[in-house]
Amino acid sequence: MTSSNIITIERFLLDTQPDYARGELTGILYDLALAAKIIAAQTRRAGLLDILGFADNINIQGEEQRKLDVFADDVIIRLTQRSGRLCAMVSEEQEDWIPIPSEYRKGSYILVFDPLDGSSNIDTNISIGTIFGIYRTLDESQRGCLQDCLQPGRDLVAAGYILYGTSTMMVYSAGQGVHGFTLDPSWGEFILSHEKIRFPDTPAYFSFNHAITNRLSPPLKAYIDWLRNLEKPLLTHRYVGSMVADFHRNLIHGGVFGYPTAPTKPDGKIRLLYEAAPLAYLAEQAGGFGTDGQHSLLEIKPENIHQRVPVFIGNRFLVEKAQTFLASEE
Ligand code: FBP
Repeated sequence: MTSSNIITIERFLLDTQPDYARGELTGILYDLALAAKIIAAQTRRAGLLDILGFADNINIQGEEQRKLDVFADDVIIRLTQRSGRLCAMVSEEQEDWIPIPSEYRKGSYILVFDPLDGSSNIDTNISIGTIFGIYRTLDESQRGCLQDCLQPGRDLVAAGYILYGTSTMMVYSAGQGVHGFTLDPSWGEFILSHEKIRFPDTPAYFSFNHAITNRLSPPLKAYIDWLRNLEKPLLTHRYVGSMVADFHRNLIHGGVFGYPTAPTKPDGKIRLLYEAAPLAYLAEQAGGFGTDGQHSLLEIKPENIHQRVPVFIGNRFLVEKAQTFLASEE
């Protein structure tokens, strides 16, 4: 055991919640930790269970849903909707925003999430993740509405991800830095393993899908060439194809992840509300930054719940350089 103290995520959440808190936000984060354990138990045994492959259904993104996408989505919705802490949800796998059924008490918060990020890697045992963001309702007297779900990332009160990798980790921020917890499968507990995570000043990686870089605009190609030819620091290229895993590596060792616009993806691929904004929130809490190439990802107010945006996220100076190259396009 590396950490001298054994601090469970429950203990940490209770110890760090502000004095005025009613415990609702703490409760949502704890529910997500439980959902993570349930999903991790499936991912770890995926090859042995009938949980790999497609679910014979096309989701709102036009993508074939995978069985594990549907499982994870179902676990998160069924586990959190009856808590009395939420008034609305948004999931990558659901076409519309999700109201809280009238038989359940409503709460003050909105949960937005990508139940399984990196779906294309599920069947090949490569790290995948869950991404989430939490907002406060715009009107406590109402039972939640679409407008509650279309808030800019700047208004997030907490965000995080779960990484189903060599170990299962939950990394989150509620505005007081970024903290990581590793699941001890033998105890069934998330234990504090990475407190106050910050991007290291000297980055080590850049992460882009090189299959599309030849089709990018000249300023974008110039930016990626700049990254490739940087000497101080000398960067290495790594790309898993699961944004959570690429983001996590770059958070720990420093770097930049990008999914820009491309001829086949004029708005990019990554979804603003439940993928880009939560990770940009974490990036800023860890001393980094996230942009669509022009604006901070946290300043963009979503027009619809499944809106896509170009993404550059990681060490601030590497990300701001993307803005400089793209400004030359104007
Ligand atoms: P999903 O949430 O549908 O998995 O999509 C997002 C994603 O898988 C990211 O995790 C990843 O960075 C990107 O798409 C990979 O896209 P590509 O295969 O085009 O490089």
